[in-house]
Amino acid sequence: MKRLLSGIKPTGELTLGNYLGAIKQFVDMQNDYESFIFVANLHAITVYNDKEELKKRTRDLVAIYLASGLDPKKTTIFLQSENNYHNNLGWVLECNSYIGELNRMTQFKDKSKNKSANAITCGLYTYPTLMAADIILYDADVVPVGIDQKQHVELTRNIAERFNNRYGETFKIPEPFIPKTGEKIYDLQNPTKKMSKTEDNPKGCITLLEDPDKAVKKIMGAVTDSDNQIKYDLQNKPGISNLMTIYSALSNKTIAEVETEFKDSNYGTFKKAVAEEVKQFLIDLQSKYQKIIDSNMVDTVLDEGIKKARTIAQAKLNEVYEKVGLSR
Ligand code: ATP
Ligand code: LTN
Repeated sequence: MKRLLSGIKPTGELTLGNYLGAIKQFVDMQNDYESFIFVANLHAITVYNDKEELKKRTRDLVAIYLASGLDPKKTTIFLQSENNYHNNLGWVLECNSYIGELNRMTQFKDKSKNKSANAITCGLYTYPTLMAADIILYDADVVPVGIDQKQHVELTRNIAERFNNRYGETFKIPEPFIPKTGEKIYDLQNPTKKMSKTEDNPKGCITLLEDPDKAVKKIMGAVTDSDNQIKYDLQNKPGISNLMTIYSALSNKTIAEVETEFKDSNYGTFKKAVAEEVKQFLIDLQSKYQKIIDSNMVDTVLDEGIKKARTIAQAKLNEVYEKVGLSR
């Protein structure tokens, strides 16, 4: 069975974008792959986080993984910070990557734009090398991510190939897996921008644990064009296309089916249907989340997961240290 690996940072509130772009794929794919899904908490501290908040978000993320349908029998779920081999390999890879390639990472450019050099951490700059370690430590074949992370997976491939050439065949070369529907969910108020959990845009962003009735209001108030035609056209009709993506992904209907379903409807009717779909999704997810967070399931799952993750990672790190000359 091929291996799948991915992770999410426990920063900000998880959004519908995180769910449709990432978590939903993890759930849909877990039957076909040996899956490893982790909480990327080492990546979270590339920016400052309050300690208690970070701990809470970490638990919440695991509970949301489980509430969304990740099955610990099929998917190994673990905390990155509990597996030191990620840091160990991260350093080796940092020493096998170049400032030139990190300078080309568009996420870093975006996130550091308009900030002084004294406000950008070195961790934010080098985090793609730690991400590469996360992936190749497990010989992952596929890495499901939203489109904004594709460049980092491509960097991972380059670093792994370079290592293999320099030190001998060691790592599998992973493939990014980008969902067909939901690769990028846009902000409801500014539909050319990614829906993001760390931007300050509450009206444009639906978070997974928010009041479902508030989410309904946000959908009803989403920015659209004014031609009242429910047609998918991301260039000219980004707002309505974004709502179509959300509806299509949540109802498991194709965009063509959505177009047919609403061909005689106006925007008001369509928005109501989207809002209802989102509301039902949130109600269902949140009731499962609540049961999980009130139980000891999060700890049980993480305790099991880390054992398996460490065993695999340790073997790979030993091989790397041997090849690089770091063993006795
Ligand atoms: P930030 O918003 O701070 O940049 P992020 O949400 O992109 O953070 P993560 O939480 O680590 O960062 O992202 C987890 C996964 O969710 C990644 O695979 C990312 O591509 C995906 N993702 C995030 N936002 C969206 C979105 N709006 N649409 C589709 N996928 C998304
Ligand atoms: N960098 C990603 C989160 C992340 C990840 C990974 C995703 C860290 N390590 C390994 C896939 C595989 C992000 O910021 N969204």
